[in-house]
Amino acid sequence: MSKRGNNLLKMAALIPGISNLEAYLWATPNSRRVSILFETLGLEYRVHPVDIRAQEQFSPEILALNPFAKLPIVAWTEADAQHVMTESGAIMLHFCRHAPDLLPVDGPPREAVLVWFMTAMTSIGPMTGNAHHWTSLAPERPTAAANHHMALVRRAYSVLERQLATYDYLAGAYSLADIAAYPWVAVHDWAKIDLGDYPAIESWMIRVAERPAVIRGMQVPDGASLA
Ligand SMILES: N[C@@H](CCC(=O)N[C@@H](CS)C(=O)NCC(=O)O)C(=O)O
Repeated sequence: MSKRGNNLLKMAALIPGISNLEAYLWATPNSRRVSILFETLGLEYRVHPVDIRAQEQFSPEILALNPFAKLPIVAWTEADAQHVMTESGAIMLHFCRHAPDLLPVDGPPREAVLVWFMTAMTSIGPMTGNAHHWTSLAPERPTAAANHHMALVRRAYSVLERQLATYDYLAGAYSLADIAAYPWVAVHDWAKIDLGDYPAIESWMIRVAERPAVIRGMQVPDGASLA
C-alpha cells in the first residue's frame, strides 16, 4: 500500500467498546464519505492509503479484507472480535448508530434522511462515476453512453436543486444524507456539471465545505490524489 500520508488521527473515541479502528481509503468520493463521518463522530482511526490508480486494491492484504477489491474498507476490534465492513453506505449506517443528530431514530426526520441518503447512494454516486467513465476514462467513449449518464446526473441534480432551494440541507437539518452526497457533488465536473446552473446546490456546497469535520475528512488520506 502507498506510504504517502499514512497517518494516525488522534481524537476522542465516541463509540464505546470499539478499538483499533482502521480505514483503508483513497482520494475517492466513497472513501471520503467515511473519513468525513469518522471526523464528524470524533473517532480515533488509523488511515491506510490504498492507491487505486496503482492497483493497490488488488494486493493480498486488501483482497483478504474485501474480495471485491474496492474501497472504503473499515476494520476494528469490538467485544474481543475482529470486525470488517465494506460498502460506504453500510459503513455509514452502522457507525452513526450512536449519532441520532445524523440519523434520527424515528419519525419523518428519519424517513427524510434515509430517502436523501439513498438518493445520494444510488443516483448521485454511481451515476457521476459512470459519467466520469464514459466522458474521461474509457478507452472508447460512445457519445450515447456519456449522454445517457450525464442526463441521469442532471436529473438527480434537478431534484437536489429543488430541495435545497427550500431547505439548508438535504433532509432539512445537516445529516448523514449530506455526508453521503457531498464528496460526490464535489466532483460534479466528472459529469460535466456547471454548478452555476444549480445555485441552491452551489450554496449548499459552500455551507457543507466550511464544516471543520468536512475540511478534515476531504484531506484524507493525506497527500492522496486521483491524478
Ligand atoms: N458501492 C461501493 C463502491 C466502492 C467503489 O467503487 N470504490 C471505488 C473507489 S470510489 C474503488 O475502490 N475502485 C477500485 C476498483 O474498482 O478496482 C461503495 O459505496 O463503497
